[in-house]
Amino acid sequence: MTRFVDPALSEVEAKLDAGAALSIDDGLALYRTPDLHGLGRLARKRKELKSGKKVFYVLNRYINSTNVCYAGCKFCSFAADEFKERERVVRMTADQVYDKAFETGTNFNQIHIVGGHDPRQLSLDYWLPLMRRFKSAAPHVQLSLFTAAELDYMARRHRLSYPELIAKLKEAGLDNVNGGGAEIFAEETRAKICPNKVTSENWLTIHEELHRQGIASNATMLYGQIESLEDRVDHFMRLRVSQERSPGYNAFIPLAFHPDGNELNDCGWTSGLDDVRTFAVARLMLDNFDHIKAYWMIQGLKVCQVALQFGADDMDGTHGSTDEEMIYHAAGTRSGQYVDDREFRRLIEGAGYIPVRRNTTYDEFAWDWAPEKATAYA
Ligand code: V47
Repeated sequence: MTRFVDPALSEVEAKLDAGAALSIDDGLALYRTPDLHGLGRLARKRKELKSGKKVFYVLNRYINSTNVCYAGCKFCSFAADEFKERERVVRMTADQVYDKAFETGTNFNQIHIVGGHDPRQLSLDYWLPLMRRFKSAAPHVQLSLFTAAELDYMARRHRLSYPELIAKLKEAGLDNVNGGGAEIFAEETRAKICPNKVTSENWLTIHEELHRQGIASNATMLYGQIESLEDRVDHFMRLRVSQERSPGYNAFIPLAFHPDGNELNDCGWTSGLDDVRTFAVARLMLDNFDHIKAYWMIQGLKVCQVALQFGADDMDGTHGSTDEEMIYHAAGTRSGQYVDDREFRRLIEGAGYIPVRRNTTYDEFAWDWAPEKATAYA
């Protein structure tokens, strides 16, 4: 047993040691504890029970293939109106996406692509051939594509059930679905920030069906906007139950709200303390998730390094040196576009951990691994 200033932390530790699920009240007590260092120690201990001294990163490419979007989410600065904001529209052809992915070579293990609800691009005619092309050119590259919001849009547009849509995407090589679109599940808050997006229930149904068909996924939570602490804890509870019902989530990623250029601008930026607290509470509430990701693009490299002492065990991907992430850059991030993997290793070692290169599904690779045959342009 660890010694804590706040008895609530000892109670949580006893429950976790006994394999008991934490309650809403436990989650609120963790968020409100005055013993931030104790919270960090507890989260770190639970992290080390899962992944020991390892902290993961991936060499990847990141592409936003279209910013045309009809969802109208209040927190979004990325979406462009294809008629009123023509100069801002980015709508890549399938060839452009393919070329962009390989323009700096083939030594990466993941392509991460998300985009808007774009009627011209979000269709199976566009994606299935492109996915097959990726898989035959570079079988070592895992496809981490879409969010459940995009899958819901595609299912409705093609009049397919979720299982039917997912079976087609699986057959074309989908390895993982990104965790976005979850926002905040609490319906009253969700109705205010993203009324036209996939419902919370359908978000969970889609991820559970992905898992049943053998496709991995991630989960996120958008925090620091108008949600309450109760909403955050409710979000964790729904994810934990979903993982029990249909296991397959690899990582949870807390997404700190970015206020520039969107309708929720008054909410301002999250604080570093709220960020690290959220990593720690996530680690403890989501005891059945293997990984908590501190994504440098979102909280920034320095906070993400500190997050490694608060239960996080993953820093996500390098992105490519020519990538142009738009969701967070439109909303004010100052994180830059690319991190050299040497920088990841330095930060992880500096935090007292062992850097481990991975792919999307957490197979491990030597830091200097390279694909034997680069076939993308052969
Ligand atoms: O769902 C949009 C978020 C998400 C803002 O799976 C914003 O590894 C903060 O899917 N401030 C999409 N967040 C991104 C996504 C993602 C991100 C990181 C890791 C993974 C993963 C997936 O971006 C959206 C929304 O929650 N977002 N605007 C904003 N202003």
